[in-house]
Amino acid sequence: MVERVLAGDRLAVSRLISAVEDGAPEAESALRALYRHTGRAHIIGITGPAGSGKSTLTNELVKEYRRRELSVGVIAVDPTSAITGGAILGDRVRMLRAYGDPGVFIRSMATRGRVGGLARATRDVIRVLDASGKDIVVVETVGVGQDEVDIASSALTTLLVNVPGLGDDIQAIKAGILEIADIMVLNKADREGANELLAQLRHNLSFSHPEPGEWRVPIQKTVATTGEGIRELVDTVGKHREHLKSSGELQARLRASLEEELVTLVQEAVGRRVRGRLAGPECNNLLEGVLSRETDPFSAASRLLREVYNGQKSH
Ligand SMILES: Nc1nc2c(ncn2[C@@H]2O[C@H](COP(=O)(O)OP(=O)(O)OP(=O)(O)O)[C@@H](O)[C@H]2O)c(=O)[nH]1
Ligand SMILES: [Mg+2]
Repeated sequence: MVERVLAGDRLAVSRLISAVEDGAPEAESALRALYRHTGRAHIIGITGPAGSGKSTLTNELVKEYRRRELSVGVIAVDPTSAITGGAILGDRVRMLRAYGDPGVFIRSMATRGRVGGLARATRDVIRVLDASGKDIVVVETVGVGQDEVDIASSALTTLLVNVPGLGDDIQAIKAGILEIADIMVLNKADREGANELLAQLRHNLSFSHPEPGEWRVPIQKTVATTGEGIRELVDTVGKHREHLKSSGELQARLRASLEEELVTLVQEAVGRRVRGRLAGPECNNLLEGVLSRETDPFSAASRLLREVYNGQKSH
């Protein structure tokens, strides 16, 4: 499986992604083996309100990257039903497949029943596509919540899509979400209100004062339905990547997200062991002791941790 994924075999890639999504045990061993072949792709996150044109933009980005002879993987994270955005993307998937282009791989992931682990599953799917040799991986997420922020932490360049005609309150330019944007995209620039939105975005961005040498978030106007502004957008993504590399920010970001990942993995591993131990008979006395106020939860936790840790060392 690993050999075939590394060779870019579509069926193997597709099967491994399914295994990752299902949290299957063989997925982890494959991911371990693939890891040293990752880190080559540029990861682009596209986020913004529903219907802002993210899928249409993604489609245009894919076309432009293909023109530049780069291969592309697309992950569409669809939190809603398969009927809305998913179906629209589905059409585009068929369109690109009909084109018979082996340099493009598109996959949609549903969030149903996996809210907590979505960012993790997305990160692992990105790794599979990266290892399979894709030069660019585009991750489309709908909405402006914590999930999007978490998923965006896997992206190296995050595009935040804004469109004219949405009220201030649902505009993605609000509050915290602004901070995850590396590039502001003003899509549907053909629509009424585009100039007002441009002025508003400029105003909002004027509050951040990047130091000399820091990245200044640019605003790129696009009309995804006609492809207008896409070439410039791809150029801007390239500039951002260069900036990340030359400023050292790339290493800093990768390191920070690795630290987060390790904390999570260790938490999960310790949690599993502690739960396993609590389920066994050895812990009856410990639990009873806390319930009867003989001891307290803090001391019990320290003891559990020690027991679990010693157990691990003796194995
Ligand atoms: N006028 C105009 N319409 C656009 C533009 N870009 C996209 N659209 C239209 O907007 C609608 C939504 O486009 P999608 O690409 O599906 O938007 P999305 O953000 O992926 O939608 P969800 O995934 O459902 O959140 C479609 O009817 C597009 O044709 C644009 O630049 N101008
Ligand atoms: Mg979409």
